[in-house]
Amino acid sequence: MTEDRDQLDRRSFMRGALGAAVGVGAAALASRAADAQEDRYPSAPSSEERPSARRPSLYRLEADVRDCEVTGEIPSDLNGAFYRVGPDPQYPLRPGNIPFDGEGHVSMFRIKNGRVDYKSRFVRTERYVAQDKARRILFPMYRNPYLDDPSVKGLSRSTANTHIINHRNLLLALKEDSPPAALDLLTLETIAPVYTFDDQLPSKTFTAHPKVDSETGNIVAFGYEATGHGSDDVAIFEFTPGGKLVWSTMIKVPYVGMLHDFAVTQRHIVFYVIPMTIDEEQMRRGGIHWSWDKTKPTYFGVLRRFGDGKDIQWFEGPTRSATHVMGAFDDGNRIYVDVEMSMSNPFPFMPMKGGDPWDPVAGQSRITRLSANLSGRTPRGYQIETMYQDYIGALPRQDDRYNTVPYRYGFLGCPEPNPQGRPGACYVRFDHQTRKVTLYNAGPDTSLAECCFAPRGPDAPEGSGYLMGVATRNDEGGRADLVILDAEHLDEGPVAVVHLPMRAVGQVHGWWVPEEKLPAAV
Ligand code: V55
Ligand code: FE
Repeated sequence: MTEDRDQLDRRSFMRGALGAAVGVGAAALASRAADAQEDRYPSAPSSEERPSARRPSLYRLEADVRDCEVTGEIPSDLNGAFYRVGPDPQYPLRPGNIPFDGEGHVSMFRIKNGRVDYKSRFVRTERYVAQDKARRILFPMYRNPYLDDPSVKGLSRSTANTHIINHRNLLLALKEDSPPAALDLLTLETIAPVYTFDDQLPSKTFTAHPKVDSETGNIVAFGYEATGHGSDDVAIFEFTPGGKLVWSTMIKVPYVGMLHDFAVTQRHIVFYVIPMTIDEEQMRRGGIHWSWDKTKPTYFGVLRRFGDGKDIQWFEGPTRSATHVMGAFDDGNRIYVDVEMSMSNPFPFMPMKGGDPWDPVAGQSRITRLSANLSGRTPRGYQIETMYQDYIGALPRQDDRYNTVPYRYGFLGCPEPNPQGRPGACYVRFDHQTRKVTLYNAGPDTSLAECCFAPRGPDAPEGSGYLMGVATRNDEGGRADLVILDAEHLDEGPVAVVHLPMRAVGQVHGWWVPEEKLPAAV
């Protein structure tokens, strides 16, 4: 063991970051899927032959832990709830299916007056309830309706497994192929498995990445394949904090691809169309919804907010992938959108059209600034700038109070080996103004889920508050800790670590809801 590594061990021990954890993003999901695959299918060395080696491939534990053990001190100005959601298959995934098809399992760290209670519940989607009743899979393949059991015709296909936000007194669990599911913010009970905003939702689908307007608090969202499976219609719409629909329009995309996220400024909406394209032929053969088509260009599309969508301009660019937006802004003539960009398919489990092998290097993503000139008379290309060449990671975040206005700070999880080539996954803060980078290294044998920022208070300056995320201790059977860092001093290590006694359910995205937005506890 090198001295470095020894030191890291000691430091993380002293910080109370005892033990180890999971990975960040797609790569982590993929390796877990691969592990699970090996355990599940008799073609691989079978688990029956080595029963002691068997690790459960499903999680499914709905948990309640009151007054979690804490090392360090929960800051007195950190009160609210940290919600997470991720796929947790009810039954083993069918061969050929992908980890994105597990049922949504929501967890919550309820933090108040120095105490932390943990709770997790499956979302009782229509799909979950039907499968639970039948005690078997009825929706066997990711976003492929052709294989559904005849008994589920007309039910929502939503797994509600991707992201989670608060709206009015509800927690909305999101999957981009369906309307949200609405949960109780405190009990996590499912209130409405298909929530259509009192019949105002102008789309059959709802993105997993709505934005909260920095001035009005409106929820700005969209739905793709908005008028039905495979349609090239994208609905864009906006609800007030009270739930009133105040704007909606419909546009068409150049081709139907995974439109996972978008960008919103005070004046514009931006879409980025990537060649993760709908593949009907593959679905008819029993496969998933998407394949990566390297022959297709990307399109950066900009339209005016509150308009009729007819002004949309599409800027064509090279084949690339970008699934998540860190932040966006415009300065009159130019619009800028910061994304996690890779040269090719970032998801190892998404099929490559034409049969190329998946390329792990081309699948790595970096924070990249896309921009386009809006004053040109004919749209030409858009510009691509890699902002932090040395940092590879997925699932970028910002201070979410800055969703629709210019922002300075971005956050990212970087899996091991971290940017300094050392052991240990990291959380990184980027200062876009100085391009200075600070980081927290979680140490060896730990993986980090996506991070989430919580402001010190409603009026705190941008980036002043806490960065938190779940650390999986791989050398403790995957036991989980919630790591809480001062977002302005990541390099000082956690101010508090919340210890769970077990593995936590997996996470794609998480969301912070401050105390003042939560209902008073009964
Ligand atoms: C993502 C996750 C999904 C999905 C599509 O990163 C895209 C993104 C967990 O499900 O269905
Ligand atoms: Fe996402």
